[in-house]
Amino acid sequence: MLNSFFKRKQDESAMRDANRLPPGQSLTNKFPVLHYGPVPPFNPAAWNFRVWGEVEEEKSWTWEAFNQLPRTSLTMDIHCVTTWSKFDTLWEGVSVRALLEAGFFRLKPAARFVIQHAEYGFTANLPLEVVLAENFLLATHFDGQPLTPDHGYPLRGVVGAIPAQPDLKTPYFWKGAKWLRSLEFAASDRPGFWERAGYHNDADVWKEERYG
Ligand SMILES: Nc1nc2c(c(=O)[nH]1)N[C@H]1C(S)=C(S)[C@@H](COP(=O)(O)O)O[C@H]1N2
Ligand SMILES: [Mo]
Repeated sequence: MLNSFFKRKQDESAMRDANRLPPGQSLTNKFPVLHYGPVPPFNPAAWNFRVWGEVEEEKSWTWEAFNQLPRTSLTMDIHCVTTWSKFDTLWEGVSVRALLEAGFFRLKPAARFVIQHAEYGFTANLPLEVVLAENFLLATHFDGQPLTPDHGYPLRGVVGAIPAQPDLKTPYFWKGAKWLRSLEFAASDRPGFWERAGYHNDADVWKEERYG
């Protein structure tokens, strides 16, 4: 117990020295669960995932079709606004940029922001360039396993830091919606659920943009 405390503090110092610990954060080896409201049920026969808004043509995938899309693995450090950081987390799923590059859908020139829409009306907003960057993924798996219901099964947005690419903009982890059902591409920005509740719209972990 005491040993694991000192081990954690040692690991935390190492991350700080490597410039991987943002201001005001501490290292956790757990994976806390945080969300508003209940965990929604998943019915694979009724589920779909849609892209809409400033797109040339709306697209929708069933769960079966979604699982046929090209897949990407990604290792990132994730930083929660409640001050925990978890390092080298492994995610697997679908990259929005890869979908666009492979022509699965096309954006209209007006698209500049992305609103993630999740079950029960939850939303999270990000600039388009963040969603198209390498550190944003539509994730189905964490650490080699399907997401657990608490962490967003079957699909969630995830965003974090890639240590080798320090120039990528890194928002806090709340900018990834669990139980994701659609991406709305928008010409103008609209605050999401937590942003309306007082969280910072940009949420840059290095600038410690926690509250608006
Ligand atoms: N659908 C939904 N997604 C959500 C939230 C939520 O309330 N509902 N909360 C966000 C917040 S505040 C955080 S910190 C992360 C937590 O993800 P985790 O429970 O997997 O750690 O989910 C984000 N995604
Ligand atoms: Mo959060």
